[in-house]
Amino acid sequence: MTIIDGKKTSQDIKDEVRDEVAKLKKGGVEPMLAVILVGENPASQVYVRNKKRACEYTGIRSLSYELPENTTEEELLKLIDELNNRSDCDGILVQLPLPKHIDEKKITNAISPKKDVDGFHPVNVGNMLIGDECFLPCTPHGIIELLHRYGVVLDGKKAVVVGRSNIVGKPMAMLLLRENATVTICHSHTSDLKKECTEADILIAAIGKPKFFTPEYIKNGAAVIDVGMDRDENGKLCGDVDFEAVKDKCSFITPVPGGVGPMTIAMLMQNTLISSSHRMR
Ligand code: BQF
Repeated sequence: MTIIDGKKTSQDIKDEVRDEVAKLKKGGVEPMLAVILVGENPASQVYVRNKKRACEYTGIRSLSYELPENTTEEELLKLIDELNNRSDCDGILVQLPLPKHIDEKKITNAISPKKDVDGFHPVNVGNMLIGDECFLPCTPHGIIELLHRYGVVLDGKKAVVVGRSNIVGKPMAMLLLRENATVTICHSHTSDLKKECTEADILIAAIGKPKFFTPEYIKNGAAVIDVGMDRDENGKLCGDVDFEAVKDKCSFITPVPGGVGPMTIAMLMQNTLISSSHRMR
């Protein structure tokens, strides 16, 4: 059993990005990411802090906007329009979720696909689907990167993705398909979830239920990837997988924290770097 070290791998990727950023700077390009947070959701504040820290580490300039909860949709759209038109801005990140009075879809669609380093714009989603060049969504891309770097074979294997969100489940399934896995997407209406999961060579857990996946869900020797960011009965951060109970059945497993989470941040840095490298062309 190998515990996949997302913290270490994300560090390696951030080091690679940092070296490339340094080269770009010598050529007169200073990569920059705009980070926009609306309101005071404590989890979002942590995520935004992680992103700004990673920018600092990699040498990417971060332009930070911390806007009040009562910011209007119009105000936010105006800011995005300004950033779309700034040639020194390579990426625009709007931290989700947004306050309820703001339409997330409208905001996502307003970001220029060329600066959509989260990969959420329909143009990037469509290009991902057909396998064209695009910004890949950070969490699923980070998972593929982890699987590659740990030598987990995907070609011809059965991958089961549990969860069908636009941010994780759906794009995850698409990227696994691209790796020639045979992909099943399970969700709340799946009739026999246990049966599907126990057939999985690669299991992606993304349902948001603390320690839901117990050994009865796991095939012997499976690679188990935990995307959950949940709280257990004591309020402690945990994943969708009951790590201690499941780990000895797995060939590979990601912990929470220190698994998928740090990779999300590293891939955001990589996307921002790629965006800035397009400035020169
Ligand atoms: C770690 C996120 C749900 C909804 C919106 C490192 C992060 C998390 C964990 C992080 C996440 C989750 C982010 C760890 C960003 C990942 O050490 O285990 C980093 O900052 N994430 C987000 O921006 O929005 C979310 C999860």
